[in-house]
Amino acid sequence: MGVLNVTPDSFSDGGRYDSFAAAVQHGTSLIRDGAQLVDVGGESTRPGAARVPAVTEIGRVVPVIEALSAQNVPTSIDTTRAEVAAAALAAGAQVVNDVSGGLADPAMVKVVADAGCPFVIMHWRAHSADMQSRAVYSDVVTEVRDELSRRVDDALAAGVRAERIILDPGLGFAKLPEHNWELTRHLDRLIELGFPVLYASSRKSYLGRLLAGPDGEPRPVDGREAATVATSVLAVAAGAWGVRVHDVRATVDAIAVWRATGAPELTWRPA
Ligand code: PMM
Repeated sequence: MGVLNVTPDSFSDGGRYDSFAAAVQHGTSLIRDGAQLVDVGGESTRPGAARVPAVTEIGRVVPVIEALSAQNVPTSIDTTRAEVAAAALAAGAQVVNDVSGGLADPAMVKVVADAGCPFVIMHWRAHSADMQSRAVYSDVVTEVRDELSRRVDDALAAGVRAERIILDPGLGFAKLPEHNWELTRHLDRLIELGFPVLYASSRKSYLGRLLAGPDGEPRPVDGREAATVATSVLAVAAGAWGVRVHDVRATVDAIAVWRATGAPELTWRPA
């Protein structure tokens, strides 16, 4: 999954693809680089980010999804709003990627059930403005697993089919660096739930913290690529179904190396 943020303020690529032409061009280049799905988002979820109105979000993502769909580029819509998901699906998006797993908007699961599309359920506790105050766990792996299971139950109750569900631990969302590493170490415990697992570490701040210089300053976003590739390949080798990254080519190359050692091919199949 290649990341396409059509926002002025996302943490790593905000402002780069917020014009229509730049966004469409970047979406097609992600596919050329080997992405199987382009994840289009119109609202930044970086810690502390303010919300934008739904109409703004729709105005950012719908024209881009329409243009990419016209070029047969498969897209997912990265949103927590049912209204935005519905507009994106009507414009040609094939997957709903909800970082709140249906928690932020109770109407989301119905939209997904009616569309019959794949649904990425990410672990989430609160909107960006106050999510880091919710990063309190006694056993992060068990709690994330249990909270995700409740989101799965809600989706199933609304009519989402089990084979359409994908789980995501939500790295960096109400998580401290140690929580992200603990979830990475125990990815098998999420995979055990029986759903495909998406791992999305790309350029996140816990990688910057890991790579901090002698002055203790986190490594800036543009220096986190090798760590992104390493975590993504380790996740795939541990059984993740997919990875969500900004620099698709580097990760695809690394997965090709891993596959050359005898590992199976990874293919995203639209349901
Ligand atoms: N992270 C971001 C946005 N969308 N979706 C899923 N499924 N998982 C994530 O971890 C996730 C996401 C924030 O990162 P970005 O600003 O680089 O898009």
